Amino acid sequence: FDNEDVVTSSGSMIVVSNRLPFVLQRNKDGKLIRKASAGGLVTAVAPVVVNGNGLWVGWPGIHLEDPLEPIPESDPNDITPTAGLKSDKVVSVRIDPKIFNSYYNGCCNEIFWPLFHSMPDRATFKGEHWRNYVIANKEFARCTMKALKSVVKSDSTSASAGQNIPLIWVHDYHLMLAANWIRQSAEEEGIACKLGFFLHIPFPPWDIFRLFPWSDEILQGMLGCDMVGFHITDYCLNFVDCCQRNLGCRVDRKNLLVEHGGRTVRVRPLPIGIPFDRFVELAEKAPKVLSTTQKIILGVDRLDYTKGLVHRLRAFESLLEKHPEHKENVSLLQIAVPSRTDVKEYQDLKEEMDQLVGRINGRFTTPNWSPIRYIYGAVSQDELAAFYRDSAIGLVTPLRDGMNLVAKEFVACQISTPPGVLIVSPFAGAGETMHEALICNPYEITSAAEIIHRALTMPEDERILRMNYLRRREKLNDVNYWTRSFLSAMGSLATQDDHDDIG
Ligand code: ADQ
Repeated sequence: FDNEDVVTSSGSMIVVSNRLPFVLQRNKDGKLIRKASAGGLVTAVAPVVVNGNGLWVGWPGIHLEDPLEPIPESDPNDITPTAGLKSDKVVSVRIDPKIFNSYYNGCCNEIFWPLFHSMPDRATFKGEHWRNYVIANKEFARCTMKALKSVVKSDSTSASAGQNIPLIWVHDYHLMLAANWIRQSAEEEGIACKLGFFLHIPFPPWDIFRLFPWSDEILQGMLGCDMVGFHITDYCLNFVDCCQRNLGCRVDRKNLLVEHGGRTVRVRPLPIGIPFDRFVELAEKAPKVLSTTQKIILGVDRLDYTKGLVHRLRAFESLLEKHPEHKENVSLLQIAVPSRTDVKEYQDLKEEMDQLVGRINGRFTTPNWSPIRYIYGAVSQDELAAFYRDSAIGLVTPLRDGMNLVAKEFVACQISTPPGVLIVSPFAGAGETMHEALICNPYEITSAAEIIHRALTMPEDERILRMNYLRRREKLNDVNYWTRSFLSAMGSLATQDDHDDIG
């Protein structure tokens, strides 16, 4: 299955996300150009938008001074799924740069990111950032209404007019208030629409969530939807719990329902997947890039304090102390892609990592071997697939993570026999769903070292058995399946019969 053939059974789909599925940049002549995004989510969702004549609402990645400057069409050589998204199918949200900075870096990255990852001490609750978050969400809601009206107008001229109810899909913690305003405006204008939301990060327990001074508003914003999706059931239950305890809503925990404002909102676990077949293909084609006889333990992460990188390096150091037989036979390859580099927490983490890598390498390096190879930068998809394929261990040990796609990409690329071993943290959504991985609590440094040792010495037949199960599950539950699950949860997935009718 891919989503080339998927259409919604009702009206067109409007996706609303902080970022558009491509970024705009200026070339050296000052001309705007599109830079395609190759992420799995975009690959799975864009065809559904394009096929159904839908729209995408988001910020274009650049502050445009002239509000009338047109969005360029895609490059003719662009073969990514967003190439089919014509510029009149894109609503580019423009927000004053100062307000945007406070909304995005201040509220989203400095408050919601740590809070929702249950790290409240890292959050700074500034009223100014919250006020700008409100302003930005109102602007996204206004732009979505514009998109909704244009979809309704074009649908009303199509053959199946009358049965078309547009489906609006709002993404992530940047836009937790927008849905309710979209619902209210649509009701005022007499436009029917379905609203769904998906949160890509964890939803925290009530005791953490209620630390946020404006937590009621967040819940009310999300409850503007017909369906709210999270990666795993735990996050759904946390959300339901918060609705009951903050707002006094009547809830049904078993069926994951919340009553609010005379409506019943459905809450659903929808664990995201990856474009599995694409990663297999990349792994089959990618040339060998690791020229080494040593076993490689691989870490791939954005450089983010939630990913547990410091704990991971300490666990690796403990492995070399406790099991010196691995010296000169094993290396840790850590790839850390720079992220949010203008936020102080992230600058501090970079410094701490540089020092720790230096200290551990200084302590153990021999003339023929360095224990840690540390790449601070993004790597290409081909290179990444080769790393995943040729590593003996995938080490995915976040302190907290909504899902974690790296764990899934690693198993997809493990095409050699015998395969390697996946180690995953129980505090990632992936730890809840990838049952055959070795589970490792990143906070317990010495036992984490023992788990790495166990993986390094695991018999071949056990590795094969575990990896086969892991790969089978991820192939079935890939990102296209996730998109269809969302449509199905919204009651908007066309059956094959509907599809044939639509032609
Ligand atoms: P992220 O926090 O960004 O996503 P993750 O799910 O691991 O985390 O996805 C990272 C992506 O970036 C992967 O596809 C990976 O291949 C890529 N990547 C990482 N480091 C890279 C590097 N150095 N070079 C090139 N590519 C690199 C958020 C949530 C997650 C959730 C996803 C999707 O925090 O929990 O799984 O959204 O819902």
